[in-house]
Amino acid sequence: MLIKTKKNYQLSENEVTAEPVYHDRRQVLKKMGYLGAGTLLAQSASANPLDFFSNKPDKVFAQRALSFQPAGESSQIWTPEAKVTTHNNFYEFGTNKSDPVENAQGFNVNPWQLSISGEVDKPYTLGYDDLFTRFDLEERIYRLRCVEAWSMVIPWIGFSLAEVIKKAAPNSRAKYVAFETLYDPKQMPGQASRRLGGGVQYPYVEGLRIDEAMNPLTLLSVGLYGKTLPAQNGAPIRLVVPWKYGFKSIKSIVSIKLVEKKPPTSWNILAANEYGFYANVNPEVDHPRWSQASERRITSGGLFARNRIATLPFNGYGEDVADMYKNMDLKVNY
Ligand SMILES: Nc1nc2c(c(=O)[nH]1)N[C@H]1C(S)=C(S)[C@@H](COP(=O)(O)O)O[C@H]1N2
Ligand SMILES: [Mo]
Repeated sequence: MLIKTKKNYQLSENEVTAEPVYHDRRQVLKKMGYLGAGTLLAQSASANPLDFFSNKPDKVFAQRALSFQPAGESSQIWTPEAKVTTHNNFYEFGTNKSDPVENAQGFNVNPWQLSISGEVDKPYTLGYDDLFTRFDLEERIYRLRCVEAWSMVIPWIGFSLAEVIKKAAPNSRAKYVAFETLYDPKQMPGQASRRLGGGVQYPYVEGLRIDEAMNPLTLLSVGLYGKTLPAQNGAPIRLVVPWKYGFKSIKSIVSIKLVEKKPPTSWNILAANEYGFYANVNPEVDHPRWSQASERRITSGGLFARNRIATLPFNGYGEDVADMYKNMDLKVNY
């Protein structure tokens, strides 16, 4: 999708150089390392199966899919791919930052099933290929702020969660959205060992209020840096909620369920006094054990790079999201 109206959450010119635009769906999917059955069929069939689910088959559906040079002068220099994919929180594969990349390499994500169910008129299920072909893909460069006070700038590929939810036709009882990660202790060693899994109850679960879920910023990501998601980043599909602490951005999702009551969330179950349901990035509400006023931005710099920056309310996305919380005490609803 070619983004014409420039929004806050879309990158500004000085945030990126050289932006080749891809007009060919198959080209982009190939660049992402995705080559599903549909792509292969497309060589021989006259109709392009990848266009099958799209209303506008020839529209540009991803931009800036190839070149990822940071601008140099910008305060928003992208975190190098090598750091995005080796410094991870994915407790299903261990609690050390380097555990996921080491332990998730054999993670098998195809076939996959993601169900959209609950308080909806039209529940449906997406298979692996559907994740890449049913919705128009676009690139979004977002800041990711972990509750542990480090942050990255990551070029995601994906689509708005709102599109996925609308397709299921939610009913009037749909007040919240509950998400669930795959439960497969054979593949996820952290689910088989309390020590390795950090004491989290599995499957990992997360939740959003319906208005948060429908906000256009809320992304379902299937790729980063122009490729399909590495296992350690939540393949084949994960949530990205850029104005909330990273733990809300649940990985390797198998279930999206529209529900009436506020759903339980993993980190809140583990330590309710430290991790709330809302988890909006907020420099004025400290974690009980550390300050949230600043963060360490992970860049290409070495160990001594000056990369301590001030944390912004709603991670800098307030213009797009603050209204949703205008009647709430954010110190109580942390
Ligand atoms: N299923 C699952 N999702 C998860 C986590 C996890 O341990 N399990 N960790 C969360 C946390 S704390 C963060 S900061 C982000 C990290 O995403 P990244 O590794 O892609 O940077 O994933 C979130 N999603
Ligand atoms: Mo995190």
